[in-house]
Amino acid sequence: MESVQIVDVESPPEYAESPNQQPGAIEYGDNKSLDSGVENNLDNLTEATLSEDDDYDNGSSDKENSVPEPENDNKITDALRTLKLSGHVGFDSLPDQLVNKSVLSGFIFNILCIGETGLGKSTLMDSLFNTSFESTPSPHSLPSVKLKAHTYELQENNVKLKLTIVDTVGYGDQINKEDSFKSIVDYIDNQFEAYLQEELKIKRSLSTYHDNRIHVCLYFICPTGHGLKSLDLVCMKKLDSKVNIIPIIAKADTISKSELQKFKTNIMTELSSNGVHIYEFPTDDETMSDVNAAMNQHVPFAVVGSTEFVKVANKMMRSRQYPWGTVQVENESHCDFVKLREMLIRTNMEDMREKTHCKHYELYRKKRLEEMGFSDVDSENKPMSFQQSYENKRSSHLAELQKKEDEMRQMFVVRVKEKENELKDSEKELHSKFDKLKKDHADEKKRLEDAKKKLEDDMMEFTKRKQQMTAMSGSHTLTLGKNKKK
Ligand SMILES: Nc1nc2c(ncn2[C@@H]2O[C@H](COP(=O)(O)OP(=O)(O)OP(=O)(O)O)[C@@H](O)[C@H]2O)c(=O)[nH]1
Ligand SMILES: [Mg+2]
Repeated sequence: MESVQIVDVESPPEYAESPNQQPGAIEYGDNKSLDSGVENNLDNLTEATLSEDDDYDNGSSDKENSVPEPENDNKITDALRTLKLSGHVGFDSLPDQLVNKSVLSGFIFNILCIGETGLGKSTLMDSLFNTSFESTPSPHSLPSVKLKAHTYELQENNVKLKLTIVDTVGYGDQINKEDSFKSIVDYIDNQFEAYLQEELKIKRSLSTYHDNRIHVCLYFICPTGHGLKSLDLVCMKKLDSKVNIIPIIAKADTISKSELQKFKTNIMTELSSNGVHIYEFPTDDETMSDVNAAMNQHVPFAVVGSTEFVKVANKMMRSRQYPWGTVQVENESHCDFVKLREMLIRTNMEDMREKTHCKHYELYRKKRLEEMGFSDVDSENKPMSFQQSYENKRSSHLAELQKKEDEMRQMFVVRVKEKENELKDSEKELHSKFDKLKKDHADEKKRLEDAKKKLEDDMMEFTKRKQQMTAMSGSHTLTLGKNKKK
């Protein structure tokens, strides 16, 4: 790496286009400049395409060259004609155009490091990119796993790379490790979701969008020498359909050579018996198939990282010094660091980017769109366009709404009837109460009137008696007076 420029960006910014980039400006390689004969050649090509009688491909049969007669005007034939150009046209510069365009816009690569606290994640990242990302050690006391992303801008020659390193802070530190993988799964899904939302926008800007989808997950295995922990298996199983996993044995200098081979075999057996699919370096490209196939046999890579340099044969080498000797990080007989760097950065970076987009993101996108109710086929398994799918979804949604509305209306009518009956009952009750009160009142009134009449009668009787008494006492007094005079 010649020059490394690091810009630490805590939260990834919008990915700006290169200031030098001009729309449509394409640099052609020296040997691929457009020559003056292009116009003539284009004319030739047009003629060649139009004229059916000429034999343009001597090596191909008549059947290949002949254009089948269309059965009717609406039917498009699948037949392809292979034509030979009679001169240089220029489209052989397409690969160069592609390279130039990619170099101008820069590359993005996102690494997720999963591993227990203090397992050497940050040291390995420094060693891999031969720089210092200046990370801080994590505490062991976090109640849950947190993911922290840091974005750096690196430049090597004229190639710019936006590298995001995502760290799992506090992984494996909790007593209950059941949910340790959950925040990691959520993080990966959130990046897919953000990309999907950008893709679904009417006015989308994918060319300038800062893609945060994880391209590779380096899973740091504890160098126990035995096998995988259950947390390792559970986490990798949850992630294997979402991200390219490369398992690595951390701090491999702590295991002896013979133990290491057995440890690697144990790990691979455990992974396959639990159905965990890890990333395999592609063997379909002939130029790389041998190397990649050989490297697949070395997984999980046993790596050593270091930030210290020791002078070995007049050269400063990344090493770890011990009382009994020195472990050189880049020495292939000491560890697999060089193999990992070769596979991860120099050979298969683009394949991982592509697999992330074409395999893992595609799976997520399919699942999400199906959840939203979209499908490529109808109920009879016949192909269906996006618009048809949307219209079907819309009509089923409207039908569902209508059904809900009807149900609510019916429920409303039933409730109104219930309330009406309730009101009628309480009205009846009130009426009967009123009647009873009225009757009670009438009875009371009658009773009082009777009492009053009786009282009046008694009063009359009393008055009459009183008068009688008064009259009687008057005549008695008169009789007494007459007797005195005598
Ligand atoms: N023996 C040995 N020690 C290592 C190796 N890599 C890192 N270390 C040491 O392990 C300790 C932790 O290293 P870090 O790189 O900070 O580990 P980490 O996983 O980033 O730690 P956290 O971010 O705190 O979780 C440091 O003292 C490193 O020097 C290695 O390959 N072998
Ligand atoms: Mg760290």
